[in-house]
Amino acid sequence: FTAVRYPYLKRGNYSFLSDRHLGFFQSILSPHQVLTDEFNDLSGYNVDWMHSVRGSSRLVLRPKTTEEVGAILQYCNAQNIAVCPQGGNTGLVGGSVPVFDEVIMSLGLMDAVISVDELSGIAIVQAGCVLEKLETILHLNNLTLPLDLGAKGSCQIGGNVATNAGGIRLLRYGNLHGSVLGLTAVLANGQIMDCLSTNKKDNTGYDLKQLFIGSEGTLGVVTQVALHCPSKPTSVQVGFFGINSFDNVLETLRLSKQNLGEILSSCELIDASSWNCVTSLLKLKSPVNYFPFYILLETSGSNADHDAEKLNSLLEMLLKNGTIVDGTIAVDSTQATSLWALRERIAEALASEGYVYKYDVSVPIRQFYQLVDVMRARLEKLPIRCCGYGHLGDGNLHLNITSQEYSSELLNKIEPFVYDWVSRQRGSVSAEHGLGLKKRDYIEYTKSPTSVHWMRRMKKLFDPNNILNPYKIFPGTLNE
Ligand code: FAD
Ligand code: S2G
Ligand code: ZN
Repeated sequence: FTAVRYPYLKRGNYSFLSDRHLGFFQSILSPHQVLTDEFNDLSGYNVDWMHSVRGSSRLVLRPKTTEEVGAILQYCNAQNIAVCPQGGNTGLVGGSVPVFDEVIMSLGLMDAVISVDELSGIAIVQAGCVLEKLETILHLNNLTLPLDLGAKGSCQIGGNVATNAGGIRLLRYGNLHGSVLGLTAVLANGQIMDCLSTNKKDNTGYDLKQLFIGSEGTLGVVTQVALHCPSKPTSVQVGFFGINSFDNVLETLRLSKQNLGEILSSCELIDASSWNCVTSLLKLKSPVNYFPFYILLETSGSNADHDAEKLNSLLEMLLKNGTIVDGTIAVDSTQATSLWALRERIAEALASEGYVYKYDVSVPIRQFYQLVDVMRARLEKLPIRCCGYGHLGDGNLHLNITSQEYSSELLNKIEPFVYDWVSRQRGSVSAEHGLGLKKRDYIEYTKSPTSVHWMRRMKKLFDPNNILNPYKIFPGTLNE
């Protein structure tokens, strides 16, 4: 696929993997940490979650310590070997797999939870820890994660930091630039940058850890994270409302914020087409019948009676004043989970329909759904589906278009039009998934040329040989 969609990409003048290189890696790592295409099936590492980009790496290295990451990068930097850091490989912009034969550095073996302190809420975790595993351990300490996303069964906290993952709780807990107190990162030359602070406040010089949050593996490999985790809510309520118009969607958001206040933790939009996708393709049951729009609301608080009373009176008010037409509130965690599945499994349902053109954009909240209508009118009968869902409370729309298989005619009708449209709204062409390979040509639709110039200068400073995740984030070659 890579060649198909990115014919202009040329392999950089990196070294090709030799027996000498292999010998070095085998001398510092144990056998199960060195996977070669000669003895192992590396396809799972070379293809992204959406099966839309495929690399041809011949080697996967699986370090277990920060020091091993340092030794590997020091060698690769000296030998001009390109490296693609990989976490759970759930990224959606082609950032987590090689473009050509870059060596894959998989953080999966570095999955320890080093410490959890209930009083301070601080957890120190190795980068390769899967989010769901971390959540389970935090819950045992009356804490919870400050982020949650549909990929939590596979994605790793290091990958979440590298992509500054947003997810369904950002409305309540903010993003990782606030929740990450510190991290350890290994630079391209193998130098270990210890920013593993656990201070909530530290104004001593530049806050360098922030550079690695959202850097998509291009400035350094994150090996440890110090995360500030909120107290585990003792009462979680989930409501699911059927709504007739987008104006009433916005009114529902406004009244929910006003009446639920601090306990509101999620406000997700699902349109009729994405609802139809999960109910028809995955056979999921919906307690509310067909409507143009649905809102999934979640509250997270500390007093079940108080919280339930708040949510129930909101539901009554919304029904009474006609803002919503139908609605239900989960009676137990099983029903709450099945309501969440209607939202969190949309991606999976779309992937089962065919080829997916995914646009994760930030737009002004009043225009949240306009782009879907505009694209539907523009594409007419070309796609199977054009749907919109996402993090309404964050102004983050997931516009998804599907076709039987990849079609350049359809792609050319969508891009760059969709990016122009978002750019004219001064939105972001990538709200939470990052730019990776697939969106690298569109960074200047959101960032000024001066900003991109200084980002390139930073990349050159941190990774002068451009061995870390080359071909990602920026268009063209680095020296442009
Ligand atoms: P990978 O996919 O392995 O890598 C992602 C990027 O980070 C790559 O550029 C890689 O090189 C780099 N990287 C990985 N680990 C490290 C490390 N330790 N150090 C340095 N660089 C590293 N994303 C959201 O933001 N919000 C959502 O709601 C959301 N929902 C999703 C739902 C589904 C079903 C799926 C499949 C994906 C979803 N995603 C979402 C996208 C994806 O899960 C996130 O981007 C996630 O943070 C990626 O984590 P990962 O461990 O899989 O990283
Ligand atoms: C989500 C990821 C999947 C998609 O579900 O919130 O971030 O469909 C997305 O884009
Ligand atoms: Zn999302």
